[in-house]
Amino acid sequence: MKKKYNVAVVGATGAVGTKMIEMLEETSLPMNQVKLLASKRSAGKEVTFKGQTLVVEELVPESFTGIDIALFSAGGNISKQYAPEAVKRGAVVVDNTSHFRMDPEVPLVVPEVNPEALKRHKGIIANPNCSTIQMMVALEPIRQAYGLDRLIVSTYQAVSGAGINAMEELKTQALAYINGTPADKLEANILPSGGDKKHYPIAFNALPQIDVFAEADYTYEEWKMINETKKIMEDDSIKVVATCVRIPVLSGHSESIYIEVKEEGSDVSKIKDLIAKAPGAILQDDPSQQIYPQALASIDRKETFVGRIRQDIDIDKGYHMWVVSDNLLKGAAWNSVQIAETLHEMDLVRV
Ligand code: NAP
Ligand code: 3JM
Repeated sequence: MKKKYNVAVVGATGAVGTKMIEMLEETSLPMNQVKLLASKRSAGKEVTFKGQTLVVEELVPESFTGIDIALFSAGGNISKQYAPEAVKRGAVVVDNTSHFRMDPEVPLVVPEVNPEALKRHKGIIANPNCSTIQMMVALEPIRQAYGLDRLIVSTYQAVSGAGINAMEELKTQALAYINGTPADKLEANILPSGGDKKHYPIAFNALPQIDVFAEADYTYEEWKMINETKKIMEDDSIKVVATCVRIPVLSGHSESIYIEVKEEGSDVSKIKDLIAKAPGAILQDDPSQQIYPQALASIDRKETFVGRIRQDIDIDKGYHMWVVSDNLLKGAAWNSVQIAETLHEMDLVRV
């Protein structure tokens, strides 16, 4: 086991990359060098890291020479092109994009849920979608205790999931609307999806489209949640369905989740106990005191918050809950750095 790693952050100037740098400042991972990579546009930009000035470099294949761990969050096309270049040069890649997630050769990992999958890595490990990750943290302890027959999730996703430009778009539209610009005159260039034809305002709105539409009129974001859940839980028989909605929140994804467990013997208090003891989860559930998870309070926290746990009115084995987490941390940057820490602990960084 090498003592100290050289770590590269690809997409270091983005919404996720910026948080990756913060997570690397806090990590227990022994590090030698940290290299920040982005496009030509940002080359030369200075970033303070642990009191030192690091200069952002333009991403080229040779950027990975001498790198042991490369954290990617610059979009699927960059991962497609450059992750193999990093692996070729001996790095292990933790990729935040959806590009490799469903590749059977690539482990899809939430460290609290399926760290053992890391043992199968061949150089690339995929970080799941933000909305999937927080749902897995909340549901895995319930699945282990009672099995999961089905789950129905509706998401309330923050704009930071769509990048820095989407955050700016929300702020600009909100100011314009408050200053008198009518809704039909608000300028929209990014949301609901940068890759789609039409754009709608997000300020004071709710958009039931995240990513572009795909099979059976579900969006790709919805398909990501469905397929990734089955892969992480290693169970294709779980019935999963999702409705993903973008709301005018800057950070913190919220989810209303309905589950039906398989086995007999569960009740609300046992489910609450499981969440209270679950790694990475915090139970916030006291209706008498109006205690429940909230997006604003999740910002800059690494945990997943779970509350509003109720039995379904009609279905004995059915439960409802509200699950919230910082999409840029547990949903992206923290989960990636946590994967790197786990790889180190399991001696799986090939150096
Ligand atoms: P963002 O704020 O728009 O940042 C994009 C980053 O990619 C910037 O650092 C940008 O650098 C860099 N980049 C763009 N084109 C590049 C190129 N040709 N070569 C090198 N770097 C390039 O986006 P973000 O929110 O951080 O998300 C980035 C990606 O991470 C997304 O596309 C998505 O695939 C993934 N993501 C995953 C999750 C998750 O749930 N796991 C959550 C959010 C995002 P410049 O400053 O030079 O433009
Ligand atoms: C591209 O909130 C979101 O929009 C989800 C995060 C995201 C992803 C992802 O992680 O699935 C934004 C943009 C992707 C992608 O497909 O890689």
